[in-house]
Amino acid sequence: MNFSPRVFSGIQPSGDLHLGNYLGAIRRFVPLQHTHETIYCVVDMHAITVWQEPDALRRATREVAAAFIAAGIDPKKSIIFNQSQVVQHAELAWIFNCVARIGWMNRMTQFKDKAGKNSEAVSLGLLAYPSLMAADILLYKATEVPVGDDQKQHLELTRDIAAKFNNDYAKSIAETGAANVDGEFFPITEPLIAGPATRIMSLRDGTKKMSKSDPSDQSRISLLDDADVISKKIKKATTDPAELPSDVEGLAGRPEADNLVGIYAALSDKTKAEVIAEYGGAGWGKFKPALAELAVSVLAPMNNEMRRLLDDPATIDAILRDGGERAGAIAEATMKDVRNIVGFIR
Ligand code: AQP
Repeated sequence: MNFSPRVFSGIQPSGDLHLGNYLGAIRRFVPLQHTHETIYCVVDMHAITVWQEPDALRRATREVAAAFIAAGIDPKKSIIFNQSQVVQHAELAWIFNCVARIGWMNRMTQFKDKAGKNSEAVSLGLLAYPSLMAADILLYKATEVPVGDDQKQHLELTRDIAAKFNNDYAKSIAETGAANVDGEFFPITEPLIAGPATRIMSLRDGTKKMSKSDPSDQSRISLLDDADVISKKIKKATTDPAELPSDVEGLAGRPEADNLVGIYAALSDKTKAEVIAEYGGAGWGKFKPALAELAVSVLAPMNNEMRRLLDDPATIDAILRDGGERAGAIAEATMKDVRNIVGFIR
């Protein structure tokens, strides 16, 4: 392997960003910019796999960009852009549609969850979503992708697509001289899924993922919620009646308690064991106010900064455009080789 370390990750502008997106993804993007080349994308082309009102899509795209910056991602250090500005994403996704197999797509649990019983009526894009995601990552030959646990299966598919492309086109890759020392053109990307908050659960039901598309606003903490709303949502969160256990093992079989302790741990950069060492035996009357105070102390400054940035959409758009140009240069270099490898004449 001789691919230079590069991180890519994306967030869909498909609704209100929530605490799960922040703890599972955005917060973890920030330190990586000090150790890696980092590319963070607002994946607007993914968002339209389900219907988006055009004005709402524009607003949500700027919101995700504002959240990146407010969380501490420096647009000079990292590349921040929206996917549709770099047309090569769609171009590579088409090639990957021809590399990937329909059976692979049909096995994706996110497709099954989102399509439900209605799989004949959802968009073709929703089925092909993981192929576009593979293109997002491999266009930049990203070696690592920080994501929440729900994206693990899609990352495995990205690895399968990269391996099949490397294998199907091995002869052409060798002839065009674009291979690494192992004869690979695309890296076999590693997912970065770690920490106490890889899957934040709904505040109403500890067995369901916190999600933008949950119809209950009470199920999630939105990154644009103010301090009062954050506090109320945490205090009203569904829990069992028992006090917190005296060790981490005691959280097993208690999804709501496990979730709230995980949120506390992630927000305070501690392990669940450290949180339990402090709060073991405490009742909800003590733990929930402590969690609410912590959540507000972390999220309120970010919320203020997001609002400030959103007051100036022209500046956000300029940052996205600049990021799009920098990303586009890398993407075009990859696509020049890909077109050649596949046999397209230019
Ligand atoms: N509940 C979660 N806990 C931890 N990480 C999460 N992520 C999403 N939900 C949680 C991570 O956030 C990143 C961006 O996700 P996305 O917006 O691209 O897509 P998603 O996973 O489909 O997000 P949502 O919020 O659940 O949206 P809907 O409701 O539209 O499906 C990813 O890294 C994801 O792992």
